[in-house]
Parts: sequence; C-alpha cells; structure tokens
Amino acid sequence: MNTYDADDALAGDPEVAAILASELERQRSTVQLIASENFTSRAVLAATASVLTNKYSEGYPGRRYYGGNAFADEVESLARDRAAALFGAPHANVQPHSGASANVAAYLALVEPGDTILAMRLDQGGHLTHGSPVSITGKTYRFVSYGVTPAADDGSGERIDLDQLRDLARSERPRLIVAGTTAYSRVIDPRPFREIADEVGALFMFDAAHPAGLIAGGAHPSPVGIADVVTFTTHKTLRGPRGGAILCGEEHARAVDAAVFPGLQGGPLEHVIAAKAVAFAEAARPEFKEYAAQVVRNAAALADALVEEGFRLVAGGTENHQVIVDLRAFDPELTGKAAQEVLDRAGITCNRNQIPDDPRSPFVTSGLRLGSAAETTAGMGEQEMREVGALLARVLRGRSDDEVVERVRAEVAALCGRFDPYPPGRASESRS
Ligand code: DSN
Repeated sequence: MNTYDADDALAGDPEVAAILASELERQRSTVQLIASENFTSRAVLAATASVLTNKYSEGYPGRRYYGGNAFADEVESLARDRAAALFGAPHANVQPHSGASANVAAYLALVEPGDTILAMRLDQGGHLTHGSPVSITGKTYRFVSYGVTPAADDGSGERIDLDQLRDLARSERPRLIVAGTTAYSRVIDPRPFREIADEVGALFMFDAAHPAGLIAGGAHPSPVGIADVVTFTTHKTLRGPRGGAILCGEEHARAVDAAVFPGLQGGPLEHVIAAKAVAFAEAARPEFKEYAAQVVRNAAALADALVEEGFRLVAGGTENHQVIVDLRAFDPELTGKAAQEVLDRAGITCNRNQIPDDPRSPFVTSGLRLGSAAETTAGMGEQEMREVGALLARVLRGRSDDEVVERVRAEVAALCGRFDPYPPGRASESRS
C-alpha cells in the first residue's frame, strides 16, 4: 500500500488516484522551496498510511478511554521515548496535530487566559500563534510583541531585538516569554531569552517549529534544558509526517499532557504518531547530521546566488534553512504575490512573505521566503542551489514573456529529473 504512488489500493477511486498521481508528479518535476516543507522517507509515508488511522485512543499509553489500544500504546510510547532521546528531554508529548496545536496547548499548560505573553510579531518573522489578533492566541491572552532591529546596509540588522525584548519584559512583567519564528534566517540562541525570563520571573517557551531538524542534527543550538517548554513541528526540517510535539521537564509534564488532551484535542492520530516515531529514529542516525549541515550550506549557496542577481536579503544572509528575500532592490514594482505566481508557472514553488516593516499587506507583500530543506533531501547540493537562484532571477526578470517562463520551466524539470525525491523501484528504502 503506497498512497504516494496512487497504486492498486486506490484503483476503485480513480478520481482521487489521479489527483495523488498529479501531486506526486508536481513534487517530482518542480523545485520545492517552501521553507516549511520537506520530502519524507517512504517509511514515514507507509506509517502515515497505516491501519492505525482506524484506532480511537483518547488518553495516553496505559490510560486510554477505549479498549484495544495495546499497539497504539506501544507505538506512542516508542514515539515519546524516541523524541525524548533525540532531543535529550525528560518528557515528550507527541499528540499535537500541528505546530499551532502544540503552541496553543503549551499556553494552556503554562499561563491563564488574560495573562501577558511576550512573543515576536507576525510581520517581523513571528507566527500567527504568537499572538496575532486573528488567532485564538491573540484573543485569549494579552500578547505584547517584540521585533527585529532596523535593517542595516552591512547586513548586520534585522536580528531579534534583545534590547527591546528586555525593556518590554521589565515594563510588562509577562508570565511567559516565547522565542521562535516562522520567517527568520539567523540562529536563535536560547540563552539570552532564559536570562531575561529569569530576571522578570517569567516562564520561557521556545517554538522550534522551523529549526527542529537543524537542532536534532546538531547544526543549531538546542533550547532543550534551557527553555521550560519546547514546541516543534515534525514535518519541516525534521522531515517527518505533518504534525507537532512538545518537550518539557518533569515539572511541566502533567500540565502539558492535560493541556493537549483533554484540554485541546480529542483522539490522537496514532498513524501519524507511528510516522513520527519513524522520523525520530531517522533523525537520530549519523547521516542526519550531515543532512542538517548540508541544508544550511545549501541555503547559504542559494543566498549568495541571489545576492549576485541583485536581490537584498533580510538579515543580510542566512544561517539556517531559510532565505528571506526583499524584492524591492531587484525591482521596486515586483510584489511577493506576483513573484510567487510567476515562479509557480515556472516550476519554482515558494511563498510570498512580508519582510520586516513591509509597506505592503500580508496578502501582497514585498518579499519571498525560500527554504533549502526539501531539495537537500532530494539530493541537491550547493551547485544546484546556485542554479536555482539563477533560474529564479531569470523568471522574475522575464516575467512578462511567456517564452522565458516556459524555457525556465523546462530547465527546472530537467534539473528535478536528476534529483527525484521518490525514485521508482526503491520502495523498501528508508531514508536516513
Ligand atoms: N508554519 C508556518 C510556515 O512556516 O509555513 C505556517 O503556519
């Protein structure tokens, strides 16, 4: 049963089979630069498509509200143990359906409605669940936002503004300080956050949704043991199934578990939890360290190529898997929305993104966010990333000429043909 091949199991539903086959072809033949995406191993896909999707398992291993949970217990215990071992954490909860669920559950565990939380503003690189007014988080808690330092010509600006964070912490006396970003290309050191949290008597949560795989692979500093609670997603740089997880010390374990279930969610997705277990084991292998380091090198190569093409990079470059591009230096008329759309037509998949202090709306934007995690998995290296940067610039320069777009699309397809994430005939492969 390989749902990614839309094979015999779906023969009775040709409509869905055809859609899945088309999506597989799209992933194979176009460049995937969305910073929050990756290509899982076939083992992760197989676990996600398993019969555990049939099982109701409300509760936790050994404490379920339904019978028949012997194997759900086994797989969830395995996933918890593997997550805890991978990150060196005393306790892991692997039930959050997503990073958003993990964050909401962490707030539920650590603070009360109406409490003050310090977190990064969405348009500065934060996440919706860091207190955006359109998110339940912004409606439930009193969020106060910090941002990044002003842009500087030498690229030294647009870093998390720790002075602002400290000043706000002193004046607002938050119950919780949140570190973590969704569009930020530099390393986040957890230690200054801890120091500031300790100074004002706040708890400290680190949202590692993006760098989780870089942390697991040793390419970025770990917040585990420094932050009170660490949330993360399993599907970005960590390369597992779509989902979330929470790590914490024993002192917060009961509150975190109670917040996830019954506080926030119902039945856990045990098939996804099985796939998380697979991914945690894959990320513990020595090869994953090399993968994490290559992700960072590839993002740097892409960044260099884009600078040569005349783009300005937010924060002057990258130290992780992301490159945040300010399109205005390249072409003041070009919006993120228009760029994303023409790149899509050329087979380069990415997302528009606001840059710090963006004069354009979140729907239009002046920026693009690019990521190297997926194509690194497919086997691309620095040379290919430089090629991708040049192709991207060619499309954006020639965006009003359909022939340019078509020519680039053909070159993209040829490049992707050499780096197939799911090469046929290797069904038993378990990627390391
Ligand atoms: N996790 C976000 C991203 O980085 O794409 C979406 O919520």
